[in-house]
Amino acid sequence: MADFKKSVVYQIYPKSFYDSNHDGLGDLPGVREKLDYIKELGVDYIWVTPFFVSPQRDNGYDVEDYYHIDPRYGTMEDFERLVHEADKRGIRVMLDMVFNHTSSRHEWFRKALAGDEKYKKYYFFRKGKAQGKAPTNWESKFGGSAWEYVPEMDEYYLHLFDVSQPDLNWDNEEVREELRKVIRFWMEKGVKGFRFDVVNLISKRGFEDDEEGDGRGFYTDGPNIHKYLKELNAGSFGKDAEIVTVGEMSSTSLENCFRYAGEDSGELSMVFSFHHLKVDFMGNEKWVLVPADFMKLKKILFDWQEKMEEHNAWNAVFWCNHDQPRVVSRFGSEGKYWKESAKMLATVIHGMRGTPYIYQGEEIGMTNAGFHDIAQYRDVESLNHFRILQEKGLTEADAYRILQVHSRDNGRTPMQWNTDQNGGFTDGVPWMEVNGNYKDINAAQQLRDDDSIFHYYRKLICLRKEYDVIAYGSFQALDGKNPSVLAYRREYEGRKLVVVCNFYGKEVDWECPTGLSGYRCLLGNYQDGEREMEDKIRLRPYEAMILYKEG
Ligand code: TEU
Repeated sequence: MADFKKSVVYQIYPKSFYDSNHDGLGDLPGVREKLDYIKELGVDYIWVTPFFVSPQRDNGYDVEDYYHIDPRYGTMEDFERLVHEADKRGIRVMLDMVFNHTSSRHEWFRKALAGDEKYKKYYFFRKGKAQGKAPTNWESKFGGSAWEYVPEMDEYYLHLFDVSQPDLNWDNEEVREELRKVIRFWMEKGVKGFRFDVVNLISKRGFEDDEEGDGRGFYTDGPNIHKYLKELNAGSFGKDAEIVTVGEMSSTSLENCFRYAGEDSGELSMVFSFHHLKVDFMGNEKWVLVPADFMKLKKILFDWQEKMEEHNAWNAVFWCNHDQPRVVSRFGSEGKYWKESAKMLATVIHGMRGTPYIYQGEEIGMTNAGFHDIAQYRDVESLNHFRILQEKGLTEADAYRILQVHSRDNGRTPMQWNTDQNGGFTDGVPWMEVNGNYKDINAAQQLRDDDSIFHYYRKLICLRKEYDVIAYGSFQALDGKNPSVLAYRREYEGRKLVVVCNFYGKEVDWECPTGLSGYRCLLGNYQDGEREMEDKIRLRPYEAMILYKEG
């Protein structure tokens, strides 16, 4: 059995990772060239986001062919070499399976559009409600209606994401078998992990107008979802106990996640949930400026920690991915306490019960893009919403302010390797601009500096390997009502761990409700020697500590 509880995953967005052939786009040989860097960090898995043949409307989350590699990223031989070279370093490869939808250029969809009845049943085609009216009022996650009209057919097809991403009909057994086949194909190539994109949206509840919301109630955690996941498991990855799986669960509930990631439920190893990353939204509305609500953040994190444990289910724990702004800009500070706050945020995640995920660049404290011109943006979601916000009456300046905070492109600027041109990402013209701060924030500098954010992440990963209490311990929230400190306690076979983090740039006194006598500090983000632990401690700005006691 793969011990995913002791593992850490590093997420690679290949397009922005490292360009080996000067075309301005990162690629698979580029990932291979950087394996020693990843090995130095100490992670167990690399999750590589989609590099299959795709028109790239959504950077590869629009798959045209699940069995072939997009030439922009390399060849099958490059992929096999990557798996082999990673394996030599004790790193396993996790692939990203986008099974809720395909690209509209996928052969299945083209056949459907050509009128082939078999393939029409692979998707959701429906008649309009009335002349010129879509079958339901559901909204696409990227803006506008979730239905697209096809005049030649006088029918609409469903796309929860971009119009070029038609939803697959999982109620059709043939579709389910096609997708199991895809997994088996990649298992043969030595793939040892799978991340399933928005996989809790695959079972639709029926097609009616949503009187209350944007439609998500009709397709989120739908009626057959657990059955379909069990079936996928049994018919593909479940045959290999070494394989680790993670489902991306959009707007999900704890109750469903107990089952998705329950130890004995035969579905997935773990889940990504996103409620903690909506604390700077207004409800579900992302395209607004609202200060992050710390109390809410804490409550959500603690609830998921406690309840998932109660039900013997497993979380993926994370702040960042390719859809999220950079965490140091979001919940930390880009200013004087940039380094301290980045390390503090890392501590919160890496001390928790769950498998930590690190997104490329997070380990060096990369910040938001700071783009101020729409020509710098690439993401379809940002481009759409920039227009929609202005249609709603916001000024261009206000629309920019919102994009600068929430755009997914904030997390997608190229990896900052060194002080060379384009941060060493490419010597061609980068597909997206590199963040202007690469001379100050880059991997080369941080590898040399023992006190860097990179080395702090490396130490956190070492601790998880060394101390079973981090991987297997129980979780208990501490001082839940404290308005500036996030603290919790872990316990395993008599060993205790207290993680305490000051979330703000001001000093604060903190008293540990369960006492701290006998504890020693395993790791902290301020450089000072042994510090005597008393029950009451003064935390410096953004200070974080991992305290440990045996017996
Ligand atoms: O993301 C799903 C998803 O729900 C987010 O894109 C989210 O809706 C968005 O950020 C809302 O603001 C997955 C992938 O991670 C993402 O990159 C894809 O674009 C999406 O699915 C479609 O495949």
